Amino acid sequence: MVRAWYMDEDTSNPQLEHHLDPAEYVPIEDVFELSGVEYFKLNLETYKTDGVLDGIRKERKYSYEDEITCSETCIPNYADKLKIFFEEHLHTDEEIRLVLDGAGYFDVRDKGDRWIRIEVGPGDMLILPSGIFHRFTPDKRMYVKAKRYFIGEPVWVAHNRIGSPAEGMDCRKEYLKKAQEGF
Ligand code: KMT
Ligand code: NI
Repeated sequence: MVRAWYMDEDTSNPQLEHHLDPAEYVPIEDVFELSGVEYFKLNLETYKTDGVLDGIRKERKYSYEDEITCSETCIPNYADKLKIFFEEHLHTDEEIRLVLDGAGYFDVRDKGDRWIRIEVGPGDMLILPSGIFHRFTPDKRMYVKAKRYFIGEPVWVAHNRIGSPAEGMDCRKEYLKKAQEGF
């Protein structure tokens, strides 16, 4: 089962679990109303033909697809890239990831601005809404392979919370409005 929990504010060793003391788990069913993040479990043995992924892609008009492997051998200057992934940021579009192999943590800010850590492994698919502050790290094994989806031409630009005008962007304002009204 996918696990999620409220995490501490310690940014050292991101690959550790960073539970509160005592641990405070968040049922995955509650993550959507707390943050707008959607979760799907896919069967990796059948996902290419069983219609579940195709249904999501068609309904949400995902026209672009590629694959990313996060590992020392696949990404030049891996340590630097991991620092970029782990900077708190937002995007003007959804961030859609289906994990195929390995494992990692998507940290997402809930509507009260608390970090929820979502642990993802093979078959876990997350859709982060536009305008949500988040970050990513592989777990301590330092390896994750994932599919990425997008509507139209992908825009991977990350707007960091610190040192950029991210807070004032339209997508952020829209996200906050949805959070207030209820996702
Ligand atoms: C991202 O945007 O943070 C990534 O693509 C990280 C790897 S995908 C699990
Ligand atoms: Ni991102």
